[in-house]
Amino acid sequence: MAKTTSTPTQYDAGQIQVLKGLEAVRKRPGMYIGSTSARGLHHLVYEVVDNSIDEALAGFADRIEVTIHKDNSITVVDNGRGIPVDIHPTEKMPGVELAMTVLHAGGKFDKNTYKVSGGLHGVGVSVVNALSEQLKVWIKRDGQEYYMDFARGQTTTKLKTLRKVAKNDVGTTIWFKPDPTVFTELTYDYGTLAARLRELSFLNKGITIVLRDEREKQEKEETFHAKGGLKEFVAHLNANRKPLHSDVIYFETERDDIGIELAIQYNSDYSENVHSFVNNINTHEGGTHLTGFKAALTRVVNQYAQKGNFLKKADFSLTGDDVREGLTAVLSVKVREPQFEGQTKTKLGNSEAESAVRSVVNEYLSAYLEEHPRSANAIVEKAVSAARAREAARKARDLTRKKSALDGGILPGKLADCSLTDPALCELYLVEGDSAGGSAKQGRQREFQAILPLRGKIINVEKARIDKVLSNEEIRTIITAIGTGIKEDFQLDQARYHKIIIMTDADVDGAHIRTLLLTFFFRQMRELIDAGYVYIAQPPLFRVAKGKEEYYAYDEAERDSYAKRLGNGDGKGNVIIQRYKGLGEMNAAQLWETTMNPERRTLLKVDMEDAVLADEIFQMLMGDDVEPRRVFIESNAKFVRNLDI
Ligand code: 0RA
Repeated sequence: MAKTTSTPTQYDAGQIQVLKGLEAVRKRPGMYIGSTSARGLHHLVYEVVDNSIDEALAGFADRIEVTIHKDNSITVVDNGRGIPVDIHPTEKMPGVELAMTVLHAGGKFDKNTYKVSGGLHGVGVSVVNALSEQLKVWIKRDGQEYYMDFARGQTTTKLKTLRKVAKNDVGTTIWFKPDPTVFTELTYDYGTLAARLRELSFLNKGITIVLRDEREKQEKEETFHAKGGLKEFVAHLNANRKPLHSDVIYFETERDDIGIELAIQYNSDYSENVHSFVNNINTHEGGTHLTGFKAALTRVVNQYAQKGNFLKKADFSLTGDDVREGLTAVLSVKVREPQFEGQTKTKLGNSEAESAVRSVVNEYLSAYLEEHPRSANAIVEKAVSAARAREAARKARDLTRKKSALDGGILPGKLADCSLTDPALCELYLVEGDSAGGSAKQGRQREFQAILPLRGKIINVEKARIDKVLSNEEIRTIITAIGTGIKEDFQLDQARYHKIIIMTDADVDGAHIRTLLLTFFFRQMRELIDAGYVYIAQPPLFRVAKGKEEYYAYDEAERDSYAKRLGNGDGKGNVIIQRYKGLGEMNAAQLWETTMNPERRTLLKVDMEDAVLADEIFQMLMGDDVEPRRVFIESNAKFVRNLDI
């Protein structure tokens, strides 16, 4: 990081450090933006937008416009104060140049602003600059418009004045084109950007965010604005569900210097749909703020149930899982110095957040329940019926056998386990059908590959309560084989495999089974996904052969190019093209070679970066409402093979 003093001789040293800093970014981009694939590409936009959000949170901007241009370059415009252009007293360059060329320079010219935003990596806009083939910035402030440009992080045009503008015409415009020598993916996905910008508008009420796409013949534009903040977020999440009470429970307050905003609405589903954020970052792994919220919710609902004699003479109380059945909630806190922990650095560690959220939720929620008896009754009755179902399931289990397979111990008979015992080396294939399961068992490397054939129907966890889910044979087998337990009992370090690979046919039934399994993991073993343990196998779609020569193709384009290579184009050879409808059509050796051999196979890692979107998709694909599902499937039919959730 560049750190210089004001003595002139050190100025050059500072310059060298600047170059070194950005060189480091270009050398190891993944360290700064997570990856150089599609995810990293989208992070560039978030990083720039975050700066504008900060300006809005400081009270100086209320409108942000993002445009995807035809060439997949991006413009972000805001109506804030404009990045400072005056010469920095110690760094000896205009503020804007400092911000664009020095790593983590943000705080250097604006120490007093309360910065809560800042992308997951909080790296600053200089990283975007370093990873852009070109970046241009226009600044309007003090009645002037200024301009600068850069290439791969280096200044190419020094700060210049373009024209006079009205004194009240202020703001920052940043245009950048991601560097094609850095990124493996260069095409922006409208839906991905729209989902995050919509989320940001919910999380920062009152800000207007526009997303425009100039790539299509018909320009696309959407405006995101949520006057009600998280209240609207929860209403949006529940749009296709059946709420148990009409109003969204909502409050926004501050305690111990922590901004706390919460919205809650119960619905008739059995699943729990809770999202938490810290400084606009989705805390997938939860943390202290979420712990505080859950503790308070459990306590307050129990208290109300006790007082209202809802539990009658029952010898049990409501557990956390009970009071969160059918709960949709979004918790957003703003913390000055967040400590992020966990596998993916998305778990809040600050202990003061736990007590602050707990006490605030205790107060607000108990007051709300007192004042809204009808809503309160609906909520408590839901939790009580969840508790009864859970108790009934437990008693039934205890009666039927002393030690249930779910408690660990006996491994299912259908599982062909591997011989190695180090989970980090072991893989579990969940295979659709007995015949493919048989081939997989024959073809596998038994040292580290375990096979579990799935035969019966997998229950739709979106439509069934936990007791029903756990009575499903296939689900029990999967839970036992994996070894972690589920929900509140989940223990990642008990995982018997670090790769759990879903292998289904490349047809509609296969896609259905895969979605059922992913829904199950998402709802019951979310941490398994967060840890990056869940994968989807990619069996080939075609075999292209001529005589002894044969190739496997994973899409149509690949098929055609192999066919051409084998001489299909000149009408000479007898090229055979076989389309695989199911895994069962491959013999053991072929299955190993194409789909299971770690040296040749491609696995899709299931990625939950956008848990909110994933929730929407699962709800849509698996929920009761037919119409949204029909619309989704029709508009996404061509992408379904790559449904990369
Ligand atoms: C620090 C100080 C000031 C503005 C900004 C940062 C700023 C940065 C960005 C990045 C994108 N849009 C932005 N808008 C503002 C203002 C200091 C002052 O005017 O006193």
